[in-house]
Amino acid sequence: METIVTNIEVAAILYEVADLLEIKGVGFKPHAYRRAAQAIETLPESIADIARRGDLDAIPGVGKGIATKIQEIVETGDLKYLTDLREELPEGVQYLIRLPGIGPKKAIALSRELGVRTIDDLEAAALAGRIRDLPGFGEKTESNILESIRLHRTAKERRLLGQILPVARDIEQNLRSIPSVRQVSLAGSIRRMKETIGDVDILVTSSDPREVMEVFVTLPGVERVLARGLTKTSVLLATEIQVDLRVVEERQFGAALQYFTGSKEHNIALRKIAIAKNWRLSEYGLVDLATGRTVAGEDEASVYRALGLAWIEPELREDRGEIEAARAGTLPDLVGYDEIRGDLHVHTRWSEGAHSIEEMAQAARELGYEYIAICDHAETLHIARGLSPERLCDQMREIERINRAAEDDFTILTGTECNIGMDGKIDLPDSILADLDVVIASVHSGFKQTEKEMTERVITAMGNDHVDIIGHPTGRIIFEREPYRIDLPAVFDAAAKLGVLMEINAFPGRLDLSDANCRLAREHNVRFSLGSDAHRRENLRYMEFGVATARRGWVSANDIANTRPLPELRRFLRS
Ligand code: DGT
Ligand code: CA
Ligand code: CA
Ligand code: ZN
Repeated sequence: METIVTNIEVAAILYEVADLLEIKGVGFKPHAYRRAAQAIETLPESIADIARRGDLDAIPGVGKGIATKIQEIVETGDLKYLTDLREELPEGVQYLIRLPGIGPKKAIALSRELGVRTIDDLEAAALAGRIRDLPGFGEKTESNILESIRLHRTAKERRLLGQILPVARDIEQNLRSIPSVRQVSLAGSIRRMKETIGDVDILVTSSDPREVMEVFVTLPGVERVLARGLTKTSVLLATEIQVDLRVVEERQFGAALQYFTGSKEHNIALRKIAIAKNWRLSEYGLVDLATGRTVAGEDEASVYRALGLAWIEPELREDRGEIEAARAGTLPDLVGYDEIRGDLHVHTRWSEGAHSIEEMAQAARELGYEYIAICDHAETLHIARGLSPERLCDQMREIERINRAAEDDFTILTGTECNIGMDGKIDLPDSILADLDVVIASVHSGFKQTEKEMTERVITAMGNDHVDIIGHPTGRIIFEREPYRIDLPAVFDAAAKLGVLMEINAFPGRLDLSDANCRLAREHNVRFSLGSDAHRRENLRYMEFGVATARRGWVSANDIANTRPLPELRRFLRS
């Protein structure tokens, strides 16, 4: 039988090649492999299909050499080049370098000097205090390693919404095409659009559950069947994601969907309301215990209505006040997924992005946007090939030229994602900032400042009246880096007063502000800007996760600058 490798698996192999080449100290090549891996990860089409058509080298970022390697992976599920690389290097280093803060040099030292092969070995060595005495390490590194391991472990158990949602939607689509299937819905945390996902829950109704389960366990990407029955089947995908599929009765679909969407806390609160009426709420329906009659269950809204509540958007179902609001009729009017008119945080090839200004603009048009803001990094961010003031001026002229040549109303806004220095200064001269349409200022270094220093630093930056937006305002990277210490209420108050927007950065690993922080910001009358932080065309689609985060934070379209048409947007930005 032909093995079917998914895009994520192919990308994982290429990432490992890149890591191992980097450990070996090979120049340039790791970058090429990583670019190819990124491209494949975000491809909307199956890499196996593309390989079969012989179209691999048409993928941007994939050259002839890497195309041959991908061909081999697709045909055999493996790559000899990788196997060879693994043998050349001290055992275990490729696992160690996956930890944030451990680079190739440290990994090799740990493997050679201490015989550390796995993350468990590493943890034991750190706990025993054996790492601090290695040359180039020290007590601080040792405690950082323990912290990295802790974060890495949570990452293994949960995945980013942005990684899982496309996979889940694929499965949903496949189930929908089964003839006996009538209704299909995602449920659980993925329907609530939580930032990380434990497992995927899917509900269907069908006249032939046997057929549904048969198709389900043989879907591409399914590696192992964990439990199989006619009402519930669980599988493990090759990517180690668990998917639970339940087939439920048509007349119970609403109750089941409500129950399996959760959250558990939300459900408990609903059940209490039912109990007070001498009813019982379960996945089978809402039942009046006095008469045994089913009060509701066929559709979800009927369940909420019977309990005296307005239907509650899944993103709000966390028992954080939504039930009281549903009873009082004061649920927020959440921003819709189709209400974003443009992307205010886009990178291009001018700094660390993969595509040109025109390519990003074209992709944005295809999403139905009216505008985008090109916000490449400024010079002091060397790792991202930031733009010097001169290059930025060149870029502004180039954008002007492209806008003039365009035959439609789509507008490319000039912009920057500049750095907030340790003292709150912006790394571009005011004269240039004044000429840009959109100025995002972000913290990209010096994360270890005290809360007081960091708060003053960001508020100082907002004091520069060219700054429109604070980018990814807490600096967190999910599973990798905790937010820096900062007094958010103080920052939000200053932002509301000065009219500076807080970014909701939609990149799947950032989602910064987080849902809870959006909610807090909203209470401080802050207004928001949504940006995908796209580094390549396909990333523009990440906007959806930013909207989800805003919705989970009770944010309305009114609170978001880029739900506005361009002339109105300009009024949200500081002159
Ligand atoms: P996850 O998978 O960890 O990201 O989070 P969920 O919310 O998807 O949780 P999961 O998959 O364990 O269960 C799906 C839904 O089923 C959950 O949101 C609510 C419901 N559920 C599961 N277990 C319980 C339970 O013990 N009590 C109640 N009331 N509901 C539950
Ligand atoms: Ca789940
Ligand atoms: Ca589940
Ligand atoms: Zn940034």
